[in-house]
Amino acid sequence: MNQHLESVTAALVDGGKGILAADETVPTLTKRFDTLGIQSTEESRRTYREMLFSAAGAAAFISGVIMADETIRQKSSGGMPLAEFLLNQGILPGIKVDTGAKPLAGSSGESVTEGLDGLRDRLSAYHDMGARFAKWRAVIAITDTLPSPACVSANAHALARYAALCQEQHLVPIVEPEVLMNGSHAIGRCEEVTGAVLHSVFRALFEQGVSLEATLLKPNMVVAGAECPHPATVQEVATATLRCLRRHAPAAVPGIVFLSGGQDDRMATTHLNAINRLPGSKPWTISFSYGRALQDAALEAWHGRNENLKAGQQAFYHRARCNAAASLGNYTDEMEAEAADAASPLHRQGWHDD
Ligand code: 5MM
Repeated sequence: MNQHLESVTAALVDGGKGILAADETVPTLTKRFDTLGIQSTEESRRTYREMLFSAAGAAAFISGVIMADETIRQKSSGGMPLAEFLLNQGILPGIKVDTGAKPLAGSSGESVTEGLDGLRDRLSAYHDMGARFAKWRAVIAITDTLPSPACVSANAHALARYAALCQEQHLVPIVEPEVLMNGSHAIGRCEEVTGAVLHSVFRALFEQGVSLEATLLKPNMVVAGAECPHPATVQEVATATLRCLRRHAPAAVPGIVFLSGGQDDRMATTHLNAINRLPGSKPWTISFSYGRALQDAALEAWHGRNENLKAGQQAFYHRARCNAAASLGNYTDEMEAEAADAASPLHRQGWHDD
């Protein structure tokens, strides 16, 4: 069983590929649509997801897609379940299985991610729908006094219980402890908190008997708070992030796939590239599992209009290509300058082929 899970894990971090996080819940995607005046309906969300999933050529850079519950139950315009539609292109279907970050009882504004009740049965059902991996996101905020030990340990425990259940149900768990960028803290504080959170998460994974060889870690990069008066340089971010991971992420984990966390899309690519270019040991494949940093430009280009579907796909293809290059340390500014259309096979095709 573990051998199968390990081969799925390896496929997800196959050299030069990363993961598309398209698992926004309906309220989150609706918020993103609202900012562009796009009407959010079951059909408009389906069309948007199909636009991304069918971008010609993107499968060369995207190994897996994380879907939300609504999406994995939807079909392509040609009538094929979207999980099967992805598999047909060589992209592994994944599913977000947490039910969201909820207020942590007794805390001052911290949260704990819920979703363990009934999870075994939900995982089994998602596996039957074609999912091959899953994702659970914990959210940790930084202030002068937070996170509290109670918040860190409750979230680590839940992540580990989730991961153990996933492996039992033949799904590879992506473990996502996100330390938020919000705040004015310096990069050193982010490194300290991220290190403590990772330490707690890996201890919990050990206690719950989770096989690290069949697990992916989806952490934040170590950055200064978004309101910090002294933003860190690219080299500082890369150095602090790699140092933190070397200290706290066991070598048995095959891959580290970063979240973008609200970084500007080009900055998320630049940071990933800089981390991969640093010298010294990197026992894991280091790649991406971006949501906003892969989708923002595509959403903007599409704007909810059918006539823009191809433009949306080109924008997505371009960011996927740049991030895939960054996962190998091969990203350059020139790649941004190259018009996406020049590189994209979409130029020669319709907006999708079912
Ligand atoms: C895609 O956004 C996911 C969150 O959706 P909900 O808030 O609706 O649950 C999120 O878990 C995402 O997968 C990760 O945070 C990575 O996305 P970013 O945008 O940080 O790269």
